[in-house]
Amino acid sequence: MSKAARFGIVSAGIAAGAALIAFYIVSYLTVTPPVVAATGTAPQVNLTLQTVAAFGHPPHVDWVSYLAENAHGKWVHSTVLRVPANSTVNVTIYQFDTATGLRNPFWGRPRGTAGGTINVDGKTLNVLNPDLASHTFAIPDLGVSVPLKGVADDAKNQCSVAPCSLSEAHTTVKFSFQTGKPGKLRWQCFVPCAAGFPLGFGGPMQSLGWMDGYLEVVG
Ligand SMILES: [Cu+2]
Repeated sequence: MSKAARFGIVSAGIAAGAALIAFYIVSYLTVTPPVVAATGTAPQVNLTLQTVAAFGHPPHVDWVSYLAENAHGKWVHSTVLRVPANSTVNVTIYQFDTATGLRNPFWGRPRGTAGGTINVDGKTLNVLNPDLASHTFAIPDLGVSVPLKGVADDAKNQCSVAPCSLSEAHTTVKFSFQTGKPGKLRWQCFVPCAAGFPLGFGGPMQSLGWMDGYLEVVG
């Protein structure tokens, strides 16, 4: 192969790599999921979420994800949540995914919730067996961390396309936490739930709108 041909191939490779990086950065900066506001009035509001094993739609049919319910009862593919400052947020999470398990059993204990507890399918718990966790809902800045119990692997009628309906296999997790001053906080899942990615932490686990989100605390 001539020097010119080799140079051409290498240049094309570098250009393709640069284009991919540019695409990644531009989509990271421009793709912003819609804001879903909590319902009710401060200082008592409600937030309803669901987790799904597979979104079931483009652009990532098989990615695990959170969804949020808006004031009209419609499920929105978003993790950008708006809540009032200095309020109690009553959270309900319908969990449709099966368990992955926690790498660190520390996360099996709910933290930062009212009473230090969570309610799972009607039962109040102060710890969840780490092997049963499917996802976590954590807001590090508020010290909130909640493990979400997964659906049994052999459960009948499992959901495969979002939004899932309550007639499909799920667990229901309820808890409350307190917001403080206004600010934009990060929240995320800490379970390595991204199947098919290195260590389970790529793809949806590092993407806004899937397993990462913002909590917009407004005054
Ligand atoms: Cu997760």
